Amino acid sequence: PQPFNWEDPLNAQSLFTEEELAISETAEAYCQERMLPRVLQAYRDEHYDKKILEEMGELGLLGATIQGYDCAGVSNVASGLITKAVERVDSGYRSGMSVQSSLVMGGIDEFGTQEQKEKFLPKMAKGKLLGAFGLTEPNHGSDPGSMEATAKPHPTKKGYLSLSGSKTWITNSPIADVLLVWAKHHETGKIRGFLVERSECPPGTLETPPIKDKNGLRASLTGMIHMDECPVPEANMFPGVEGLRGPFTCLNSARYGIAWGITGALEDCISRARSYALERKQFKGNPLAKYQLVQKKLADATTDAAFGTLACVQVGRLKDKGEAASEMISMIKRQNCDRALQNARVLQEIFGGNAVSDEYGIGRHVANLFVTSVYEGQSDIHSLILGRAITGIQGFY
Ligand code: TGC
Ligand code: FAD
Repeated sequence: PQPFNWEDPLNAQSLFTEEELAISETAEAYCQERMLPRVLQAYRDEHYDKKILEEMGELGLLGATIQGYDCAGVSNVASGLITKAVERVDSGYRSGMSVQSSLVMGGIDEFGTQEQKEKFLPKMAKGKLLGAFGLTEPNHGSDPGSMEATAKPHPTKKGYLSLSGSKTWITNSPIADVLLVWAKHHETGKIRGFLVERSECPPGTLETPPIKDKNGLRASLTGMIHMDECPVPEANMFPGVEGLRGPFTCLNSARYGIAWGITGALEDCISRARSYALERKQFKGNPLAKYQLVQKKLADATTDAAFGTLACVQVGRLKDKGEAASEMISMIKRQNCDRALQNARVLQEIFGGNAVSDEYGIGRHVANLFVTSVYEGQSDIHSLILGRAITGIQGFY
């Protein structure tokens, strides 16, 4: 029999192609060598270095599953491995990338006109244009179908729509160049997608104030979007898609990415807790790792990380074949986020008082993982999506 490898207990590596392994190695090397040294200070300062997206763009890591437009066109499993490498360092860095790659580039690729694709995708792939995705509003989070933002004919500019309303908790919004905003069209009352270009908005029509002093995800920028009769050319509206299918199609890819990503964050928690448990001695000079209660914590977390990874590979392969139901994505997003948060909280106990110092990194992951279980559909919302699919009865209202 093969020896057991605690870092890859179920030998997920054996399921990857050579190309996927090479992409994973490139991403892991970049993240460990270039991102990791910056994260502690970035987290303390609540700072997001936008150069990170440019560096990722140079390596072909942005919008990686998109074919053409200077994107790499890799498999969904390869893209999952990139996400995992980034989130092994920090969920906030993965967040910045998810919004750019899955939510905005993915939306343009899926629903944009040829002109929109040619205008935005190559620059976004290089990290030269930054994206944000505005769905959540102050009064409508889990229930975005009730949004209040509207798109009406512009009172003075011909060929333009006028967007009004507010979005909140929007990743990247304070620095984004292009904001994919979802709003209800005046004629139909149906939700439509609009590409709002910051450089084209007259003063006072678009404001994107940051949301400061967050408890988690501090290495990612979050803000609001306020639009006051913001003029947007009709040509910047997505044609052909209306209703929640638009934003939720983008969310399918981003939720899939989160399910992968958090396995990276959990593996980093395991690795840190294991090292600490082997070094720290209590009672008769024994390392903490000798104690059965500590071993159980490591066994539980390692099992969940390994199972979570295999589930992601399966859904990724189905996604490549166009056979992944959105409920499968809800299932892995909910399960992996909940298990990662629960395990990270338990592993944090191994550090005793040192868990409170940010130098040990574990508290940062715990705070971040809470956020991952909330955004892109809080876990209970995914329970309801699954419950509806299982029973045929919707339990939302
Ligand atoms: P419902 O009746 O279920 O569906 C309305 C229409 O949408 C379609 N649809 C989907 N299409 C594609 N993929 C999916 N996953 C879809 N889910 C639904 C559906 O077929 C229907 O289409 P049509 O053509 O018949 O109109 O809608 P509902 O209003 O009952 O929805 C309920 C619920 C709970 C499923 C939904 O609202 C939900 O998922 N809420 C969670 C909200 C959420 O996920 N927000 C995310 C905001 S973005 C974000 O958090 C980014 S964080 C990024 C980062 O930093 O990483
Ligand atoms: P609410 O909808 O008010 O829900 C509060 C609680 O009530 C949750 O636990 C929920 O599960 C529960 N609940 C609600 N309805 C029901 C029900 N019917 N049955 C049972 N329980 C229910 N949004 C974007 O559009 N773009 C972004 O880039 C983005 N980035 C984010 C970054 C951060 C750091 C954070 C924290 C959020 C971000 N979000 C973003 C918003 C995120 O998607 C929402 O916070 C999330 O969807 C939950 O909405 P809410 O906060 O309004 O909570």
